[in-house]
Amino acid sequence: RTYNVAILGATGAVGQEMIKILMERNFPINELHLLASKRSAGKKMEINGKEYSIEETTEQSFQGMDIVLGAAENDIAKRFLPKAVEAGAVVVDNSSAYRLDPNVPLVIPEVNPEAVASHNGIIANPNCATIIALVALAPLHRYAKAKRMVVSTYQAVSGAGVNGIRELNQQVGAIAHEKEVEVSTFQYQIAYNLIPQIGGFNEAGYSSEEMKMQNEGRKIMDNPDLCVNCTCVRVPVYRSHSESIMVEFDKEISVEKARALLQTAPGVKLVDDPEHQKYPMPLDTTDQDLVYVGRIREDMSNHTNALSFWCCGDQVRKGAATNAVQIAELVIAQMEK
Ligand code: A2P
Ligand code: 11C
Repeated sequence: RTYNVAILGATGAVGQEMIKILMERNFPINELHLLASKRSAGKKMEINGKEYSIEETTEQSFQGMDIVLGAAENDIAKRFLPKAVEAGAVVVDNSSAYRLDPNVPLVIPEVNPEAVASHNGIIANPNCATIIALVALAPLHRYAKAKRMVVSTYQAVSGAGVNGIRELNQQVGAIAHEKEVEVSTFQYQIAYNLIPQIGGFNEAGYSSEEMKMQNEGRKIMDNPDLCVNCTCVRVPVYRSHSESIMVEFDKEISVEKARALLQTAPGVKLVDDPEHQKYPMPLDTTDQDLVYVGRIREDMSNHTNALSFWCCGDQVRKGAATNAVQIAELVIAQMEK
């Protein structure tokens, strides 16, 4: 059986990657519709030798669709995705609009694939930094429950979409040629800088991006008591987020045990050989789907049941597009049962 698939936000960083991944994984597509704003309507795109036209998204765009992949901002998701559900499609949405809705499963296929079965038309794709952390943490958490995490993220500009990539490009070029730096997507110049703000701040001083790790992590791992203290930082890297993570578990887990668990964990590549200077780096994880984990060590500030590690993953692929397509694969497997 083949399926009619639409991508909402097909011209964006995540939407473009979704197209690539659908093709790479030979998703069984009948019709493919590339939806974006009016600005892009009529633009042409070639996929596997076939020409496609970008379509303006309207409430009628979803008629006859089986699967809709959402790769647009929250307001666009909220405006259009309920229409897709009404039209009978199953939606996999990458925005944060529905993630914490109790009627919407929030899924990382390596962690909680079973949650897909309970959907009511929409399944949410978690935030990219959450996906990368949890692909690495879940195999450890299955052995010893994670109680508390202290996380610092180093997030690539592509997390902010095509405009983020454009802005770093412009600034690096401008600085090299002693021209004016343009700042619009990020709060400050990102080239040769770090910006400790992703999203807006709440009353306690945490950014929206920082709160996602705890809120989404609790739901995905079905671990409502999980406590997370997170600092999210934008770094001048194009692709792949990196994260420094300290986790306290409810029982002892040795470095050797953690390495053994991660060695065979789905979606993970263990790169942990400090003696030979082998550890994950964002350039190495770019343009593929594995989350690399390394620098695993006992927390020397608190020797009881706590480990520190470092992980990197391509957030446009595994952190967004690949994860969404994997969910869609679970959806069609369920449809075919
Ligand atoms: P467009 O390229 O026409 O603006 P990114 O996060 O990489 O910036 O991508 C955002 C995506 O959301 C793009 O595909 C963008 O299309 C799409 N988008 C923005 N506004 C709308 C809208 N009003 N209706 C449908 N899609 C939209
Ligand atoms: C970033 N993670 O790197 C963000 C972008 O909740 O999906 C994605 C926001 C989200 O800027």
